[in-house]
This record gives sequence, structure tokens and C-alpha cells, in this order.
Amino acid sequence: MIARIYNKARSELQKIRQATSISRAIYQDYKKFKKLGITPDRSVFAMRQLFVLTNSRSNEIFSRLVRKPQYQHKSYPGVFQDLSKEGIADFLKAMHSKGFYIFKQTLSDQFVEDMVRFASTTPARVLEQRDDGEIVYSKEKKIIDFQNPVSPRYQFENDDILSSPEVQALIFDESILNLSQLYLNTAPYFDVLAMWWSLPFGGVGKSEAAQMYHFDLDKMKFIKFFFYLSDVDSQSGPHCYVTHTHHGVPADICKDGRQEDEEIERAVGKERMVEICGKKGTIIAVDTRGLHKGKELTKGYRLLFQTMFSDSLFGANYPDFDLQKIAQPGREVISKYPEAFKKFKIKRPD
Ligand SMILES: O=C(O)CCC(=O)C(=O)O
Ligand SMILES: [Fe+2]
Repeated sequence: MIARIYNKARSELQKIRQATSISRAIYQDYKKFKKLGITPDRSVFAMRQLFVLTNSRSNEIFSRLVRKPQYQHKSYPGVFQDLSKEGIADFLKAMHSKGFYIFKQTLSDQFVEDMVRFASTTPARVLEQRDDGEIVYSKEKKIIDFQNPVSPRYQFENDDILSSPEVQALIFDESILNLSQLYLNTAPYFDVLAMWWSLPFGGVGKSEAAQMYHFDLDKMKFIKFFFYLSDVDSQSGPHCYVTHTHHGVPADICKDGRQEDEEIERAVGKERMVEICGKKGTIIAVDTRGLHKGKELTKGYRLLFQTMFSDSLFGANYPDFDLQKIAQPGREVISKYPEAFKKFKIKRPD
């Protein structure tokens, strides 16, 4: 009995020591980042390590460090411009408690149709098995063929999707920026852009296609917006989320990497594992520091567009966006929020 208590105390103490030294290294790197704008690789890894060691608490603490005053505009035009005070309160409550929110507002049929047309005619990268067995994105881009899919996921290149006016409208939607700052409690940064098709593929590439439970930790704190551009039911790849896990998880599943459904179910129970189904046009906000995945498809297809705002650009060094592709309305928004959209830059030729 005494030996057990002693061992537990010793292991807790070890964890605290480890967490302290990792925090110190991250803080040093943060100071370098403030000068150079680049996060040293060791910190990208260390943040994940610390997140697991402290069962998610580290990020809340660090995110206080990077907090800046929020924008104070009178209005924030866009998809959510009519959201009432109560609507915003609902959104914040759900985000803080459950970790995700399904909006009543949706994208119009016409808007979705235009995006689908674009995605059906634009080549994308596919997951392929290399000679050494590893599954990676192809160099060559392919247009989706629903009859003969060659991959569970067709991922578009940022440079390709940026030229779509609909994509630009969603990136520079000020109402989305406003909800992001309210949730993140700081003036946010536009950080990530993604769009991909998902298809049934017999389980091959499930992990690489983000179809196994995992947490994201690209930055300290961030919010992702998912836009369903096809009808999504239980068989056609709903986004799945384990409620409350953005605030920590039971010890058994407090680890990095992909995890099996059964492991999660054993630890939290099935009721907390939510499948988010919805018609095309559905918009969802998610704190993907919580456990989540896209469900493997058994039928149909799913087209998803995604954006992400972060509290700071400290963390994974994702590529900048090509400012030259942005049309006038987007440029006006950039000039209103230059810091938030600082990743839009004139690209130097390679
Ligand atoms: O496909 C999905 O629903 C989940 C994708 C995912 O893991 C992510 O965007 O972080
Ligand atoms: Fe993810």
C-alpha cells in the first residue's frame, strides 16, 4: 500500500519536473518566434508532449500569454452577421462545454453548387502507398472519379482552391473572424485552409485520412470551421467528436497518436462519441484539441471545406497564402485586419 502511494507520488513528481523543463524550452522558443516569426521544430513536438503530460492544461496557460485585445468593429458582415446576442452566447457555451457547435445558419444551395462544381473539375492530391509501404500524398494531382476512386481522400492544394471566389468569401467572412476572436479570447489569426473529398476505400489509409480518433495541436488554441458541401449521414463520413475532451481525457486515453474507437468507448462511454450529420451547407465549429475523426465512409462521398483561426502563429509552421490570388473584396478585409491575415503574402518565385 505504502509502496503504491510512494510510486504514484514519485511518478507525479517526475511528470511535474518534465513538464517544467519542457515549458521552459517552449518559452525560450516563443521568445525566438516573436523575433523571427518561425517556431523551432522542437517546440512543435514539445507542445504535444506537454499537452499530454498536463492533460490539456498547458495550452490554456500558454494561450493566456499570447492574448491580445480583440477587434472592436461595429459590425462583422458575413454568414453569421445576424446572429443575435443569445445566438452568440449559445455558440460560446457549446464550444466551451461540449467542444463543438452546429449553426442554424447554412450556406445557400447556389453557393454549395458552385463549390462542388469547382471541386469536381479541379485536380487534387491522392493518398498513395509508396514502395516502402508508407501512405503519403501523391505529387501528381487527379480529378476525382467517383466510379473508380484511387484514394480515401482527395486533398486540394491551397494554391488551387484560393482562386475560387466562394473560398475567398469564406476566408474573408468577418462574422467568422468575430466568432473566432470571441471563442479564442484574443484577436485571431487566419491560419489554415483545407478542402477535400472523402470516399469509401475499404479501410486503407484510414489513419492518414484522419479517420481514427486523434487530437490536433497545431497551435496553442484554435477553432476550426467545417462546411459540409455534400449531404452527410452516418454512412457518408460524418465528423465525429468526443464531447468535453478539449478540457482533458481519462488517463487511459491520455496519449498522442491515433486511437481505436473501442479504446475511446471504454474510457468515456458511447454517449459522448457524437456523429455530426447534416445536409449540404451545414456549418460546424469545432475545437479539435478534443478527440475527433472523420468516420470512415461505407457509402457515397463527402466534400468538406475547412478554415481555422488560431490565437497565435506560434506552433506548426504552415505555408503562407498567395496574396496575388486574392480579389478586391478580400483585399479590403485584409486591410481592415492586417495582423489577422498576415499569412497572405506576395509569393516569391521558387
Ligand atoms: O474528416 C474529418 O471530419 C476530420 C478531419 C480532421 O481530423 C481535422 O480536420 O482535423
Ligand atoms: Fe484532426
